Amino acid sequence: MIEPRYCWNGTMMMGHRFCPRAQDNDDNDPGGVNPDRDEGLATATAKPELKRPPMYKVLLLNDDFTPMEFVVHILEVFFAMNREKATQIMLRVHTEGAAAVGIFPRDIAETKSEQVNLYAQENNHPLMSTIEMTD
Ligand code: TYC
Repeated sequence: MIEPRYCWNGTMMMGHRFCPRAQDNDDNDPGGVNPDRDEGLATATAKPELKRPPMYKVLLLNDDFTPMEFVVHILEVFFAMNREKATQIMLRVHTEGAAAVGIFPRDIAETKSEQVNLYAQENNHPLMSTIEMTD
């Protein structure tokens, strides 16, 4: 038995060699998508399945030994802060124990945090950063 073949718009080919084109209109909408006729493509609105991926804070942690000027330098180089902003954030970390210095997608937050930790280690300072998921 020959399987029936269907066109892009769901109509059966019924022995025709060609499917109707979207603009064909020779028998009062045989293949066009007419909302008043029960044919054409289904267009039910589906609920989006994807959630936006979570963002991560990069936190800078205080310690008693890293020079303030070095922390300011870190904030300027890795977080594109000007000197005034970097000084303000450094002082927040110094007085409050920790502060968020940026919010990024997870892979970027991880990379920034690792770069800061490596750079501090290379310069023999105990400065540490970490990341935390935002709520
Ligand atoms: N507490 C350090 C000091 O008094 C300064 C400092 C600030 C260190 C921020 C780390 O993340 C830090 N020299």
